[in-house]
Amino acid sequence: MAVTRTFSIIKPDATRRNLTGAVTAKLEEAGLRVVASKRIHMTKEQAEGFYAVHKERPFFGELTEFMMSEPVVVQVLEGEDAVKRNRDVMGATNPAEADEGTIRKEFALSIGENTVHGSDSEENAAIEIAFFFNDDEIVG
Ligand code: RTP
Ligand code: MG
Repeated sequence: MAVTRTFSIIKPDATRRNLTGAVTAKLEEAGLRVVASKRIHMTKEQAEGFYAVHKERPFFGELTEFMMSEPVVVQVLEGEDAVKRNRDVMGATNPAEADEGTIRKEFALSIGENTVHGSDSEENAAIEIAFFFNDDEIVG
């Protein structure tokens, strides 16, 4: 299996509860390497631009408000089949449906405050990485 990259966000519900390290530990235990990481406070432009695919969804306003409510940690993760590996350790979007051992099962508060974002395809991973990182910020 090829080593690939994915994009992750540790969301405000996690940074607020001081879970940056605990979430990152779960990612690392799952075989993902953090090759770029920064803590940012998203602007409205960043939140609305990043989630533009969801702009017609009823939860768009709530989602973007949440993502700019407090700091987040954006990361580039590297590993074998990174997109799927990350989605597997994240667990289902709704924590009530997430499997045991997943990040959302352990930490998420609700479907909105669900602790992490992870790219859903390699194509979107490349777009999302480029949205937040320059090439020279990624050290593989
Ligand atoms: P993510 O993009 O954050 O990794 O999560 P996902 O693929 O599992 O979920 P997606 O369908 O892409 O939705 C993006 C985020 O929107 C919030 N959401 N809220 N209130 C709701 O019904 C609702 N549905 C989705 C979640 O925070 C989800 O992660
Ligand atoms: Mg998604």
